[in-house]
Amino acid sequence: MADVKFSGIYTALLTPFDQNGKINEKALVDHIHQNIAAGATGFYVNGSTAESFLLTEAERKYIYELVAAEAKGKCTLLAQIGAISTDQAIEYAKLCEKLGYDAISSVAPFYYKFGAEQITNYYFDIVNEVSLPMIVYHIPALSGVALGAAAFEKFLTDDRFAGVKYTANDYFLMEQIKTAFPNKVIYNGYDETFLAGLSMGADGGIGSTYNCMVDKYVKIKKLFEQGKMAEAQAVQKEVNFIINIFIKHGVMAAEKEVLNQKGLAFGDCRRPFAPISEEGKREIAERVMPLL
Ligand code: MN9
Repeated sequence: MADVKFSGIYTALLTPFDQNGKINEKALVDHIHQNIAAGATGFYVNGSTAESFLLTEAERKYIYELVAAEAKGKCTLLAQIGAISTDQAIEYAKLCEKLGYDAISSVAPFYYKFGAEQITNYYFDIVNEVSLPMIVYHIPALSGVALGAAAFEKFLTDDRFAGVKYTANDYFLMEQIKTAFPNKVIYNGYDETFLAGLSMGADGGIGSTYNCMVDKYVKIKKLFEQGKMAEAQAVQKEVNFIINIFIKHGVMAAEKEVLNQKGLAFGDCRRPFAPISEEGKREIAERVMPLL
């Protein structure tokens, strides 16, 4: 399990905004170095957590460049290059190839309810244009696209597909994919069920709450691999106490607030996301910060 390529713990990077709503370069750079020091295997860049679909094209490119400049060679870099348009996704993929990313990943094209064949073509059109391995980003709750066993089989029988970022609660399907393709990397996507994912075959995780507590996920994975299930469950419970508070106040807004309180100036999420409430700030100060 542990020797599957790209396995590990990847932080899905948040995007910090300053008071004028611009990307805060210094906050992102400081955070990247602190997160590597805290145990991250690498980063998932411009994913859902990064508010990717609220960023301009120029901002997205700037983030790919900035993260590569700071972290390339220090950790593994996965670039989420998905877009509704195949051409746009290919443009991001080519940029990331040039910048030295280790792999690309893409959400399925969304909004227009493309059919199975169009979605398959989208992925193959991308891998035909770049030489980086592709990690399929499965997140049906947000994309509205529920890839099934047949789609995964089509992708994973092709050498150019490295694996799946699996953000769904159907752990039977996850296990079926891993059993059919043991050499492909499967990432658990919902942080609150990380340990469940490991037990069903995930090789690691990619998560947004890793921005705040990556060390705890490193610990869960290590305990799981050592067969110390009760201890692993105890850490997962600790994590879930925190995630529950995040969900109450808006997950990304709450994660940014944790980093704000750590002195990293991540600001608020971009509209139409609402800024975190005063009660949210207080609850994070009193109930979350002492646990980190
Ligand atoms: O992909 C993340 N999903 C989203 C991973 O951001 C939509 C997760 O890390 C969740 O934010 C987390 C909290 O529900 O599990």
